[in-house]
Amino acid sequence: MLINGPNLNLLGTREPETYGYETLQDIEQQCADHASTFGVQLIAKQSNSEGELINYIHEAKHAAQAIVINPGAYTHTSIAIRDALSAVNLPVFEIHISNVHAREEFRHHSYISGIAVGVICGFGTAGYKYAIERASHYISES
Ligand code: CA2
Repeated sequence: MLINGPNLNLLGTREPETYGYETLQDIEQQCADHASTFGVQLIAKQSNSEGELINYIHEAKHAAQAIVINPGAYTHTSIAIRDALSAVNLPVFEIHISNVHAREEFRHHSYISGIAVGVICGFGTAGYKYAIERASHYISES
C-alpha cells in the first residue's frame, strides 16, 4: 500500500522547485506500473487527515504486505501514525521528495524512521519508484 499524507494531493500544482512537476496521480500510476513489473499489486491512498491515514494503515494489515509512506508534515509530529505503523507489524518504507535534512530544523526529525526498513529522501518524485522496488523485493524475499 502506498500512502501519501497531507498536501501531497497538491503535487504538480505548486512549489515545483521543491516538489517537482508530477501530479500525485502521475506518481501513483508510475508506482502501480513499476510494482506490476515485480508481480505486485499497488493500493494507493492519500489523505489530509491524520485519523484517516491511521485508518488506511489499519486497513493495510489485512489488505497489504508492505507500506510505502510519505507522511508529509505528520512525519515530524505524529506519534499516532508511528504507533499505527508499529501496531500493524508490516514492513514500512519511508519516502520524502525533498531532502528534509537540508531544510528547516523542524524537518530533521522523523517519528517514522525508527520503525522503517529504510528511508529515501531528496531524490524528488523518482524516490517513489525506488521505494516501490525495495518494498517489492522485500515482499518476494519473505
Ligand atoms: O519532502 C517530502 O516529501 C515531505 O514529506 C513533504 C511535506 C513536508 O512537510 C515534509 O517535511 C517533507 C509537505 C508536502 C507538501 O506538498 C506540497 C505539494 C505541492 C505544493 C505544496 C505542498
